[in-house]
Amino acid sequence: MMSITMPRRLLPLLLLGLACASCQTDPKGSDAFIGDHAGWPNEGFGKGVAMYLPNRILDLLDIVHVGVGFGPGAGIMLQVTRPLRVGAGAGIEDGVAWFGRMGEPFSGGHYAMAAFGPFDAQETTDVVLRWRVPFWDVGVWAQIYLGEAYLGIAPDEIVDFIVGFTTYDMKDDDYGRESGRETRRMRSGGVEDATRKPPDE
Ligand SMILES: [Ca+2]
Repeated sequence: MMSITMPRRLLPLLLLGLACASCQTDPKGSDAFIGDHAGWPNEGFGKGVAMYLPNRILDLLDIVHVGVGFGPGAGIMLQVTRPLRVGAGAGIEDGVAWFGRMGEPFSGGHYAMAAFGPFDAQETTDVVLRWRVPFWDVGVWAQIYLGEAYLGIAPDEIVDFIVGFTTYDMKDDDYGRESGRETRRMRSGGVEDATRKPPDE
């Protein structure tokens, strides 16, 4: 089995590595409708102007979430935000997804799960990771026969994108802000954000 599944895991890892070289997962930030350090640009007019368009594009790319995977199994989950979700499934899968810049992109291994609202049960025997659909997502996941897919839309990222035109960074993910998560990541090589989390995280 390993000789079959390993190449499938390497391909999504390679693709995501190329597409998302600076990404670092942040489940707490991904789930928060308003980021811990939401705010206005504070690093000067010039940088704000230079980063205005790139930040709007990145905010736009965070809105639609998609995933695809391979492996035998069966399951379905519908979600209209995490408190309003229902689903169950079991199988083997190796998948890669885009849940925005803060979302965990990889999944892989054997699994069995059931979810109802905020409650879920997961049984895993060989799991590397399971996709963690962001809290506010409205989406559907299904695994049928030898494939799986997820498609969703993030209301919090829509608001962040719209509000972002005023330069207010609601999700705390803009580049060019002293308190922006993305700027902290770039400067710290991806470790500073963890040091800013409260001890209970
Ligand atoms: Ca933003």
